[in-house]
Amino acid sequence: MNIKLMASMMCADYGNLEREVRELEQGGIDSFHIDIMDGRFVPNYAMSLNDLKYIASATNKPLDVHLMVEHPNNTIELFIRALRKGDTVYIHPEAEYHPSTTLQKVIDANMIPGIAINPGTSVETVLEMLRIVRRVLVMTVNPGNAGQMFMPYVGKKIARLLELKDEMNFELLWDGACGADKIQQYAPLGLDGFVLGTTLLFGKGKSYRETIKNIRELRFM
Ligand code: S6P
Ligand code: MG
Repeated sequence: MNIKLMASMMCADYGNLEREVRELEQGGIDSFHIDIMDGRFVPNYAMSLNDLKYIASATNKPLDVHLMVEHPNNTIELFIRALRKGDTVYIHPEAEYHPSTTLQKVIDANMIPGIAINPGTSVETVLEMLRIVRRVLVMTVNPGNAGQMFMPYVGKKIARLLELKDEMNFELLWDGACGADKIQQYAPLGLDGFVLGTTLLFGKGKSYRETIKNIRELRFM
């Protein structure tokens, strides 16, 4: 099964970021997930523009930028300038008055437009945007922190998004508390990729290569 595995770089060791990027790349990660926060849309500051620029300079793999900022329309050009064609930018629709304007800037820059859907946000409120985006990041934890618990009620929304994804032509990706059990359960149902953080990839006392190999060899239910 060809699933995308994305490393949540806010969970990486910042004392050794160059080595982290190299070992993840050599271990077979598909892309680097960059969580940008502003301390307003979410009550945290994780990564910022300079972290993104460094990682962009250290790898040729795609970047997957998750903007958890208020009014991304005001600063989206900064991120677009730091990215390459084919990289993905997710915004949170709740964070902007006219999210489709912001998404259009991503499309015009030949990048992949995405939205992130919070646990408490219903599919119905973002339905029209599903026609514009190519990727949907379904949040299975509240945004802002790594290391949280999976929210089981999101399962119903995932089922709804799986029904819509072919008709509306988007990929569905999982963000938050992703364990091997979730990949085993949801990859066969049609999830296209998973963001890997502290639950499965980082701080486990195993090499990234070994963990990623184990995931690729999972038997699906
Ligand atoms: C949360 C962020 C996520 C986390 C990821 C961490 O605001 O968007 O990308 O970094 O969920 O994974 P884990 O396994 O620690 O929950
Ligand atoms: Mg994220």
